[in-house]
Amino acid sequence: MSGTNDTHGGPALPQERRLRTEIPGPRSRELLARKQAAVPPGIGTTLPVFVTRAGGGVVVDADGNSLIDFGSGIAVTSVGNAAPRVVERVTRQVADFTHTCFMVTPYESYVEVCETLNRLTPGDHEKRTFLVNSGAEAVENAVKVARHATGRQAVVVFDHGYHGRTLLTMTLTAKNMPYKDGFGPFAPEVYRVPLAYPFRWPTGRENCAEEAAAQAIDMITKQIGAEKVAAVVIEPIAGEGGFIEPARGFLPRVLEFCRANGIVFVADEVQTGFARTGDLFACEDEGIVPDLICTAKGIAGGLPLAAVTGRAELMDSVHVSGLGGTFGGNPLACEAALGVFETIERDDLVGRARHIGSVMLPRLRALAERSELVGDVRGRGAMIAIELVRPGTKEPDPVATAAVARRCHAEGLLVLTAGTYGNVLRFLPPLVMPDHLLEEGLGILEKAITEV
Ligand code: PLZ
Repeated sequence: MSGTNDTHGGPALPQERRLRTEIPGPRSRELLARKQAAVPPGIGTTLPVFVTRAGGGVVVDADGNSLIDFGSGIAVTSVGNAAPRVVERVTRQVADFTHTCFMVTPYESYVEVCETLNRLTPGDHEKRTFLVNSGAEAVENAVKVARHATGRQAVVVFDHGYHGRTLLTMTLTAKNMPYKDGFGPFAPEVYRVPLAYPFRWPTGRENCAEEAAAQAIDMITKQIGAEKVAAVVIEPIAGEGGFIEPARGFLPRVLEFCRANGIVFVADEVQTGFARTGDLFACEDEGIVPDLICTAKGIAGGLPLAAVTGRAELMDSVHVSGLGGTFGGNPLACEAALGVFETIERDDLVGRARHIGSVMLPRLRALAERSELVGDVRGRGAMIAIELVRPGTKEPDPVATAAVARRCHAEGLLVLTAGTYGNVLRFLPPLVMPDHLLEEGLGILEKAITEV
C-alpha cells in the first residue's frame, strides 16, 4: 500500500496520524454546539470530530487533525473513502443523470449490480436481486419475500442480533437500549431463540454449538411450530451484538433444520459482507448457502445502497410491482457499487482483509495474555473485537470499555464499541489501511488498555 491516497485529482491525503489540537479541536467543538442546537440527541455521536476529508486509512477533521480509522463508518468504506474507481464512476454518472426511478425507466448499472450479486453470493443456483437503500430496508424486504413465498408469518431471530431501526427490524433486533426502549408496540410474529455465543456459553465453548442449536430448534418446534415459520434471520457474525462468531457447527445445524422444514434461511450480511471477514461473504466460512442474503454497508463505498439476493423461485413468487421504492438502486449508488466490486477484485481486498486479521489477532491475543481486562479476542479478517471484563471474571466492564475508547480517540485512533453489554471494542479498518497505520493504531490501543 502506498503512503498516500491521491484519488482526488487534488493534493494527496497523507497516510499519517497527525494531532494539531486536542480531540475534538476548537472548530469541531463549535460545530458540535451547532449540531446540538439543530439535531435531536437521539442521533448520537461516537467521536465529535467534524470530517473534511477521508481516504486510505485516515479521517481528517476540521481542525486539521488526521485520525487513524478503525471504524470505516461502521464497516462501510471497506475500499477506503473516496476510492478512485468509485469517485471516477460516480463523477461520470452525476453529470449524465442522477435519478429516473428504476421502476419508471430503468438503466443498465442497476441490472449489472444485480447480475454481479447473483454471481458472487454463495450458491450456484439461479438467483435474483433487487436493490433498496439501507440495511434495514433489505432485511425488511427479505422478510416480505419469505412470507410471500411460504404463506407463513413467523420470523425467528437470535439473541444479540441486530437488524435495523425500522418497526420490523427494530423488533428483530435484540437489544432494548438504545434501539427499542419506548418505541413499542413492536411488530407481531417475531420470536427470539438462543445464539451460540462461545465466550458466554454456560457449559463451556465445547458444548456451545450443539446445545445452542438444540435449544433454538426446540423452542421453534415447541413454541412456534416449524410449519408456521416463514424465515430464520441471522447474522453469520453478530455485529452490533459484539462480533460474536457463532460456535462452529451452529449455523450448519440451523440451516439443516430450515431446509428440512421449508423455512427460508436469511443471512443478514449487512455488516459482514463484501470481503470484510476475509471471505467475500462470512457465510462462506462454513459453506453456508442462504436462501436469501441481505447486503448493504460495504457494497457501495459509502453511497446508500442495499440488496436482497436469493433463490429465483422465492423471489419470483412476488407479484408484479410488489416490491420496490423511489430511490432503491439509485444510479450513483449503482455506479459506486460497480466501482467497489472492481476494486475488491483487482486489489484483492479479500486477501487484504485476511492480512489485516493476521496482523491484528496475534497482537491482541498477546495483549490478552498480559491484561486481565481482555476476556476474549475474536473475529475474522478485518472484523475483529475484544471483550473487556472485570479482571478474573467474565463480568462485562462497559465502563473500562468506554474509558479505553476515549483514550484511543484522544490519541487520534477512531475505534467503535459494540456488544449487548457495551463491553466490546470492535475494529473495522478500511481494507486499504496501510500496514504502518494498522500497527500504529494497535500500539495506541495496547497503551490505552494498559493504562486503564
Ligand atoms: N443488519 C447486521 O449491522 C447496521 C447500525 C448503526 P442500516 N449496523 C449499524 C446504528 O446504530 O444505527 C445493520 C447491521 C446488520 C442491519 C443493519 C441495518 O442497516 O443501513 O443501518 O439500516
